[in-house]
Amino acid sequence: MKPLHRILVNKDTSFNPIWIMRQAGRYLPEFREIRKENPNFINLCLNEDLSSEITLQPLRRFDLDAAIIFSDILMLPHGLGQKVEFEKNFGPKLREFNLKEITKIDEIDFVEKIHRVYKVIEKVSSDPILKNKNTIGFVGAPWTLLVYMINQQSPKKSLKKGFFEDEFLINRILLIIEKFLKIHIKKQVESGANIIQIFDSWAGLLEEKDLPNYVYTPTLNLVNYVKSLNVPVICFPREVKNYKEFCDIVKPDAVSIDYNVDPKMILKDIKIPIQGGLDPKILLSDYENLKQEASKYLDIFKDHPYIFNLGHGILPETNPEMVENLIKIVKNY
Ligand code: 1CP
Repeated sequence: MKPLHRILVNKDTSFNPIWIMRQAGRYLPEFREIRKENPNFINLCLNEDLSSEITLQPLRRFDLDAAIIFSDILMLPHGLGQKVEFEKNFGPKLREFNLKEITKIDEIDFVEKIHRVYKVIEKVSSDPILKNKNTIGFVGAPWTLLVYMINQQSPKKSLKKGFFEDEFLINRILLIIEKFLKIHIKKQVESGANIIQIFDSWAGLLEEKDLPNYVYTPTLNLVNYVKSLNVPVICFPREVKNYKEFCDIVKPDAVSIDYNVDPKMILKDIKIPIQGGLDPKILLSDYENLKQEASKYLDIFKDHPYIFNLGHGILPETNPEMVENLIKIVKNY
């Protein structure tokens, strides 16, 4: 059985597999080299040779237990015909949302636009380097995608004024997103993804009263869909106000926790396998501190099915040597 499946399916507590959110990316010089020559990020994601290579880059360097496909959650709006661009030092920029145009898109149009993502998964998952490792496919949660599609950029500072004004429209868009996310998930699984992670990076923007409509219900629908394909599903509802309630309602196979979550508290509250938690900034400190902080998570979760990971994506300024150190600490624990 593949390492993450031992945790997610068998609830094994005898070891801790490790992978790292954003492990394929900007902290690796070999990624930056490819990126420099490919200024259009979406085109890079749709280049099957380069994207497969980028997906495997961290596995060539480190003893990681899984590969995550090099792609982006914003391939969904791209597939729906909403233009997405990535601007240096700014992040994603999306064209204005147009309901009339989007309702014209069908499954065939959508798959045609992004089918190369599935080719990357086919290529990567059949590579011998992944023989005893997992291949993680992923999507953005409906709420987080809605945020980008309406806000047209990162909501880092705040949501657009009047974001919630037209509730009817918002709920219609959520249903469209859900429909195409299911297609995107199905195609990833058919191409070789054997785990799906759902990133809800902006779950923390919502007040508790809005969680059922925007987070719990649409995510539950997706989680049930992934389970129907017989593939384990991990949810990362970053900074959600109530992780316990999220897990009780949505019931993913594992929950990934952010670095503000108190691991001891969550251990008391949550029975399903847990992933992640370590603050990515710890990788910017020194070896001793890293060892102490990583061991804290390993100690707390020693009798609980636990996948080692960070509490959010690895920072671009991270020294790859510290990643090497972290993996050794986890493997030798
Ligand atoms: O290991 C990997 O890098 C896997 C591929 C991957 C994944 C899983 C990328 C490549 N992006 C993602 C997920 C993703 N994309 C999320 C969810 C996880 C998270 O919260 O970080 C989000 C919110 C995005 C949207 C996105 N794409 C952002 C965030 C902007 C914001 O609002 O803060 C950014 C900067 C991107 C671009 C991007 N995606 C991936 C990479 C390596 C990059 C950087 C591209 C570059 O500038 O070179």
